[in-house]
Amino acid sequence: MAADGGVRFSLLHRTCKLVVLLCLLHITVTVFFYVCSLDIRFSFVQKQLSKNESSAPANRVRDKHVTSGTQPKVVEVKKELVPQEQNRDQTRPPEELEKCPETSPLLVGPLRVEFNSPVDLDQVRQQNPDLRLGGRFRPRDCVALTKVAIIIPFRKREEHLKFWLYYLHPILQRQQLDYGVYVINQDGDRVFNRAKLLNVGYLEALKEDDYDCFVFSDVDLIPMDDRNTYRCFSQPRHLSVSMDKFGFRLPYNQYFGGVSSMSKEQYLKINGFPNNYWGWGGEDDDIYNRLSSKGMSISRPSAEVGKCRMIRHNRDKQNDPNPQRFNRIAHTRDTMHTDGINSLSYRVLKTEKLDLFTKITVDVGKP
Ligand code: UDH
Ligand code: NGS
Repeated sequence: MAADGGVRFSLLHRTCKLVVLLCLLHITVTVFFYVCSLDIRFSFVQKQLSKNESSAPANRVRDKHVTSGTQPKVVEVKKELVPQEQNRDQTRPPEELEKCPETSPLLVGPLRVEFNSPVDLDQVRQQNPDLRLGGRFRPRDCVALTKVAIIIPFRKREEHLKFWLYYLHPILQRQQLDYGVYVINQDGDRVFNRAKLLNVGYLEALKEDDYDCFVFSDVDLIPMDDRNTYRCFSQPRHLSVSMDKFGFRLPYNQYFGGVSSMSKEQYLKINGFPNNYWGWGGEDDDIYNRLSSKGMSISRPSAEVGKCRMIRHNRDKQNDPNPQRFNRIAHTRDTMHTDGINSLSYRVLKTEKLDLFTKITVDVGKP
């Protein structure tokens, strides 16, 4: 009996020893892998930091307050992984970035647009820290699919321009566009010529960058939905399809006024815009005629997405309805090949690269 008990005790003893050994082995393996993973994490942190240092000096300065103290590196890495924080100073080579998606994930949809209180441009500057001189922008997280020049015909509409800048800059940035804003300012007090100013904008913008898309926008029109992307499509695009002043519908099917976009190719196919519509009206109908004569159709957003507000105003001086406009639009097909970008003449008087836009003052002549 005693011998039997002794055998059982020694068996139990050995089993216990084995369990303890196994536990020790388990702890050793766990500690080993933990140490290894620390090592990997540390080298990852180092890599991220060196990337951060070489690509985003502005980031470092801005984040100084979080990089001091006891856990700076982890905080830095976390910040680096937040997409909005990437490539802040836009020095990271574009080849490292992926193309932006077709539909920007930053869009929010319908927007409240009102013109009750005046806009302070300092505030607009502060709200758009990523803009570069001349009103230029490109997304930091991805390479934009297109480079858009936004052309605004202009004379003495400073208050309208402020609203435009206030509303449009954030929208265009959410749309992940690579864009520049060109305000083409007609010098002097002679009759206004909207279409000729747009032609000037096209040429002047191309002197600055290889834009492939052009958005032509009146200064007093603000989109009410950021899904109305200010870019080009396979057909010329009419963007201001649903204006408040027309009860949020098209005034007529061929209407192409307000805001439109065209690729370089589409624009050149129609020899640009007419230069001889002096005063109000008809130039947009002429552009429509040009497009349809070249077999192009008009692409439009839905009435919901294309909603926009116009800033109410009185008729401008030297922009009375042009009595010749009906006669001119009746002959677009005959005149369009000799009147357009190929016959444009103007004189640039001043080019100002401002914080929020590029202002080009031009002498466009007289009728
Ligand atoms: N524009 C100027 N300054 C002018 C004239 C026109 O900047 O003196 C520009 C501006 O971008 C404007 C665009 O050209 O949005 C088209 O101008 P428009 O004023 O001819 O067209 P709109 O449809 O007004 O804005 C038409 C006259 C409205 C009279 C309303 C009376 N209640
Ligand atoms: C048409 C004009 C267009 C103008 C549109 C809307 O009659 O140039 O009205 O004008 N065409 C002619 O006059 C031939 S609006 O109500 O916005 O002032 O864009």
